[in-house]
Amino acid sequence: MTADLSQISHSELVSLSRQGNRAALARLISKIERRSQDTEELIGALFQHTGNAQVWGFTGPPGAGKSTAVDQVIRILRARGHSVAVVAIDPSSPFTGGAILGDRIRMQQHASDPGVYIRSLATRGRHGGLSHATKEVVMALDASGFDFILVETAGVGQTELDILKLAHTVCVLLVPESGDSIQVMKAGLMEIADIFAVNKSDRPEADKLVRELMLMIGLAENASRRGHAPPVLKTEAVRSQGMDALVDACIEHGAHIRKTGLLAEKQTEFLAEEVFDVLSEQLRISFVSSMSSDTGKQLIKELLEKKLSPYQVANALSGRMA
Ligand SMILES: Nc1nc2c(ncn2[C@@H]2O[C@H](COP(=O)(O)OP(=O)(O)OP(=O)(O)O)[C@@H](O)[C@H]2O)c(=O)[nH]1
Ligand SMILES: [Mg+2]
Repeated sequence: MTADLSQISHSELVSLSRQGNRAALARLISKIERRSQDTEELIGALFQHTGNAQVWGFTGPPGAGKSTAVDQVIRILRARGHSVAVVAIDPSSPFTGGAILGDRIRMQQHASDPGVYIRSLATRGRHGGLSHATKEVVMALDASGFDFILVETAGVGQTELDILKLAHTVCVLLVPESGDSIQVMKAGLMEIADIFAVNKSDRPEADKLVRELMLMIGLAENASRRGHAPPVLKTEAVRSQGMDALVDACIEHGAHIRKTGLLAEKQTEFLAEEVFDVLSEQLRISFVSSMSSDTGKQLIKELLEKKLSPYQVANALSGRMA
């Protein structure tokens, strides 16, 4: 375990991480986060080991109790003998002020447990969605042998919806005071939720929100669910009420998607998306270098002089980049 990690090959790093070496895993993730030249080789070394973990997403409005719930889910899955990795996305977001510290303190009880690994990622994609790096970090955790990977996303816009491109099971946490259920419709949460948890159910109006959600689910017809209407559960994460039922609902959803073939469809979609992300990243890098070349500068000059249209410039560049 004392190997100098800076000296070893990428495949050795992956292999150490798979043996449970957390320093190797941390290094692997940092490299992926940095988008270094090494990423291609690293993903090449770990890809064959992916595809075994169940990925659960936890999303919902800021302060809904996602981290508290994730903390309980870790405890329950550990008690059932599973290993668990957690990725908290974008905890530095202004919407979640101070959450990094909060999460660290709350989840500290798991720090000495070798079956738990927790990582915060301050990465956000170029268009506000989940970044390419985030998806590859999940791949690295999957390849490292974790049974479950829990992803917490701060409930802000696109990141919230993008969890669908990463998680097999999406759990949306709401709180009674988060406003009426119309907000759920507007935010597109109805389409992404496999399970609703009405957290802070110790507060008044929890039952009202549960009723409204059930009504909306009854009205919404979503063929892609294949007979899986999202259950609405009442939870109180701080006192661990309803949390076993939430874990059971996630496990049941996992079994449902395996049985119906939806899991295979999701895996295909996720991988196609990964290839698209790789292509986009390559194109962007290639574009940036083309722009600084003499030809690139000349094309931009002609664009400014209106001798060429943006499409003509794009065509000229893509011809060169192909
Ligand atoms: N009353 C009550 N408070 C809760 C419950 N669950 C969580 N909280 C509290 O709500 C606050 C926010 O909880 P977090 O778990 O940090 O919420 P979060 O959704 O992760 O927040 P962000 O990551 O900042 O979006 C904390 O003070 C929790 O103790 C609950 O069931 N009932
Ligand atoms: Mg949180």
